Amino acid sequence: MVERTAFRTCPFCEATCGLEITLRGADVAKVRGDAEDVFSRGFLCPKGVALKDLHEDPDRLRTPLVRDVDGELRPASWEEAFGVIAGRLGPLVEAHGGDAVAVYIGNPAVHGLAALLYGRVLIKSLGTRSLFSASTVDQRPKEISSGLMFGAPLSIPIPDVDRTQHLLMLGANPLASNGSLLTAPDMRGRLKALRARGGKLVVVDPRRSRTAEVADEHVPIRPGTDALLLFALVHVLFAEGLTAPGRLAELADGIEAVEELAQPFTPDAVAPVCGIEPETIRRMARELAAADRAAVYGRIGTTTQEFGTLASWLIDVLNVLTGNLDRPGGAMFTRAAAGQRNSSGAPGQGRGLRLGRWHSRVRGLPESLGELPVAVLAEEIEAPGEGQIRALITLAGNPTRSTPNSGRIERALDGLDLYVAVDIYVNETTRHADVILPAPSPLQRSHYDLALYQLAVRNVANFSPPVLPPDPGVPDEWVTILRLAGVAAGQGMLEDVEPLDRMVASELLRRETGDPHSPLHGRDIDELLAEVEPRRGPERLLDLLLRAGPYDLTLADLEAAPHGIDLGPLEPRLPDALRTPSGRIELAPAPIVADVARLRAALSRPENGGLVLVGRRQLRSNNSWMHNLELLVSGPERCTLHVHPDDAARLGLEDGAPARVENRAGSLEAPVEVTDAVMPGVVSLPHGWGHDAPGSRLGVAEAHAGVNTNVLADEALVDALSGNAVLNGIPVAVAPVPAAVPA
Ligand SMILES: Nc1nc2c(c(=O)[nH]1)N[C@H]1C(S)=C(S)[C@@H](COP(=O)(O)OP(=O)(O)OC[C@H]3O[C@@H](n4cnc5c(=O)[nH]c(N)nc54)[C@H](O)[C@@H]3O)O[C@H]1N2
Ligand SMILES: Nc1nc2c(c(=O)[nH]1)N[C@H]1C(S)=C(S)[C@@H](COP(=O)(O)OP(=O)(O)OC[C@H]3O[C@@H](n4cnc5c(=O)[nH]c(N)nc54)[C@H](O)[C@@H]3O)O[C@H]1N2
Ligand code: SF4
Ligand SMILES: [Mo]
Repeated sequence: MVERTAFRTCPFCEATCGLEITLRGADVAKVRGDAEDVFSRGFLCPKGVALKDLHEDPDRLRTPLVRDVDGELRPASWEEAFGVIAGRLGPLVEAHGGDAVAVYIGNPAVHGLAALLYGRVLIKSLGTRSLFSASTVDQRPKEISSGLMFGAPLSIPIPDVDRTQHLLMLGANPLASNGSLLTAPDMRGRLKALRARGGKLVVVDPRRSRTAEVADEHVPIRPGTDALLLFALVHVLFAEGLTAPGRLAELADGIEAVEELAQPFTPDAVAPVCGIEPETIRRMARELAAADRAAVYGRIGTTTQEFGTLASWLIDVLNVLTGNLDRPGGAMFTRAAAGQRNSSGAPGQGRGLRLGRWHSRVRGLPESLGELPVAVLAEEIEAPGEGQIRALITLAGNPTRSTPNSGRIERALDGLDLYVAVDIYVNETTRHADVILPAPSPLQRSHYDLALYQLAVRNVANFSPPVLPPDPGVPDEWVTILRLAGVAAGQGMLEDVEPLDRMVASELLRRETGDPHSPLHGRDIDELLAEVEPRRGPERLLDLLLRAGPYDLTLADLEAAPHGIDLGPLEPRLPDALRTPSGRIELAPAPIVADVARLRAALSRPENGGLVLVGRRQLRSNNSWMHNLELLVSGPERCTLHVHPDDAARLGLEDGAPARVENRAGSLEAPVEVTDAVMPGVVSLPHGWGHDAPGSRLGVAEAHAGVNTNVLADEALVDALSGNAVLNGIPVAVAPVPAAVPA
């Protein structure tokens, strides 16, 4: 059979590696790294290779499932599936209002065009404020600090890894995660190059992670205390006259306020809480200040914790005070080819970020970016009364494994009147659904990383057309989302989504043609639509977004460049990239300043001798959903509890033997792995496991079930400002499981 080669960006993590896919007819023969990809240059990880396995996975859904009268999920036609939804959703909204329908959008939604471009249409049709996403178990604190400081939530400074001479990294392990809020394929190679040119890598992490192992210095820290450490670094910069903001002083408001706020956070005051010597903290500050070009970068370990927003803010305060923000080798703003908020509209000024425009009904947690924290989802389903959530739509989400107190979420799901999942598996969450609508294989969809290219370490753009044609009768994911929107709007199942899709495209163009700063300003909408004929769906929208973007590109340009287009290294973008109402960098935004008192209180917290739990990512996992691929789960069991030898000895825990881990939220049993990679007082479990739930259809994953760490994450513990769940630094008790007494 004839072989052909196709090129496609890997959709699984944030690194956006180029893949070279060899096909024989409709069969995938091989997946390799695309050596000519302008960004990844052949790099890939085992998950990229597993694209073939995902494509072929017999458990991956190819047809809708509908729950029948016996309570079984059985195959159904698309008409039937949408019929069931239409028959139940309409009356429900009629009786209880739009807010009774919640939407939860999961992580894979960010790695595809369908939900990014059409999710909003669905939400608008539902007219619901009950919107949740994986972002509030992830990066919401960083989005809030960036939104307040720079005016847009995705205006996140990216460490210029390829040119920096000093990288201070906190709570990130890119050698396992391949980078996050830092799109940079081959971080191992990039960090190696940093050290080879005489630069220094410092990793702050309670664990000696794979990244800490290759660093010049590993600074173990007590979980949840990064904001204290960072404030102490700020304190030292001021106390020793080491601040050097340079031209940023002209652009920023609030430098004096920050100095004032940092007063109590002396190295001596934070040291016992962080578990780091005061002299180490002083040296870290001095080295950061002395470096030619330095960047401070934090990830999951700094956001999914009690002081996530403060830590996220302080990271960029340090980037400003050292003069490293917005300069090569520092922390810079990417200039994406399409869809970037901080390069549309008037340069240098904008509406900024508003928080808490509404609050959750039961606990009163604030809205941010139009969403409520997912930590309140269970209680909002359970608590009766006006505004109670009675129906749920999940778009590429697995909240019963990924969100806090997932035991409670599981129970809550059974109380829903209607649950519709757009998903590719019957897994721990979707097994509760009344209807599951599958998305096609990634190989049957086009791809462009609209979100991730806004966070990349170089300016790049790469579009992949579908590698294989769709299966007959199976709609693309964007069509399914638009049809759901049609049903929500009471129009029944749309046979033809084009009128609605055209409306979406026209809406986009109305904004662009009306914006005096857009390259499309003043153009005729119909004429522009005609120019992108015969494109439809995400490809039409992407083509329009590229035309409205800063590089004068069209989709045809990207189609002509299957290995991507390199748009160059990051360049200084301030003050133009700012979208704050003041047109300045807000170094001391009011909501953040108000939260500092909470951190001050943590200074005098009594030393807690108990154990705390943190997570860890593993190269061959992707949150909760790639464990059904043999290639990624083979080998020794990975879902183990890491325990320091001192703690193991003290608690009587043995390597390989099971331990019970428990706290207020729940309890589980996991095999112990004794290792000095974790610091004393800290235990670690990876998340995304626990695949033995009855009713899920994951043949391979069930045989490598592991345990679900999020039964231990307490939904009551959130970062106050963002409502983001605390998933790291969770107090737990650990004890050996007594051996069963033989009968
Ligand atoms: N304890 C702990 N918990 C964590 C974390 C942690 O570090 N520790 N990390 C958090 C983070 S950062 C995140 S992002 C969240 C993730 O939270 P979620 O997004 O809720 O969980 P995922 O495991 O990514 O599940 C993705 C779902 O999408 C489905 N899916 C995969 N591909 C597609 C597709 O193309 N289309 C559709 N429609 N569905 C698809 C999968 O089958 C699965 O059901 O987890 C969070 N939870
Ligand atoms: N292989 C793989 N890659 C992935 C994913 C995956 O599941 N598997 N998930 C993707 C997603 S959704 C995301 S958001 C990214 C996340 O990307 P990263 O943030 O790089 O992911 P982690 O490997 O979880 O790294 C977090 C580190 O924080 C440490 N940590 C825990 N608590 C604290 C603390 O209080 N302070 C400090 N300083 N450190 C702490 C942990 O020990 C861990 O080493 O990865 C993405 N890439
Ligand atoms: S590093 Fe990420 S993008 Fe690259 S091959 Fe692996 S999963 Fe795919
Ligand atoms: Mo994430």
